[in-house]
Amino acid sequence: MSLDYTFSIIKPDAFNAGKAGKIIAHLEAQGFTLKAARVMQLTKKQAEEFYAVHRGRPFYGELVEFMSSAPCMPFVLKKGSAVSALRDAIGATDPAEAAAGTVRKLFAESKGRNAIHASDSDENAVRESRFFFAEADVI
Ligand code: 3AN
Repeated sequence: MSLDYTFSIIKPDAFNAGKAGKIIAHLEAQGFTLKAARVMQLTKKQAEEFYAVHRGRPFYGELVEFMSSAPCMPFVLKKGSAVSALRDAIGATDPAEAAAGTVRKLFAESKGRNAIHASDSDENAVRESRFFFAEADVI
C-alpha cells in the first residue's frame, strides 16, 4: 500500500517571487493537507547531499547553486497515494511540457527554475522528509 505522506520544496525562484502561499493554496484545493513546513536557506553542502542522486548529471552544479542561492520552503503533505498525487499535481519537469493546471505550468519559469520539488517514490518521501524534519515535527 502506498504512503499517505509525501515531501515537497517550494524552490527559491517561486519562494522569492512570493508564490509560496498561492502554491500551497492550490495544493490544498486539491485535497492535500500541510503536515510540516519550514523556511530556510540551504547550505551548498545540504543541497549537494539532498540531490546526491543527480551527482554527475550535467545540470548538477547548476541545481546545487540554484537550490542554495536563496530561501526555500520544505514541507510535508498528506493525501491518499500522496507521492503519485503530488507528482501529477506538479506536472512535468519542464514547465513548457507541463499539463494545464499543474503547479509548474502555473508558477514555474524554466526546467532549471521549476518552482517545486516533489518526492518521486515512497522511499524517497521518507528519506527526504527526514532530511529536513524530525519525526515529531510532522503532525
Ligand atoms: P523532477 O524534479 O521533475 O523530479 P528530476 O528529478 O529529473 O526532475 O530533476 C531534479 C531537478 O533537477 C529538477 N527539478 C530541475 O530543477 C533540475 N533539472 C532536471 N533536468 C534539468 C535540465 N535538463 N536542466 C536544468 N535543470 C534540470
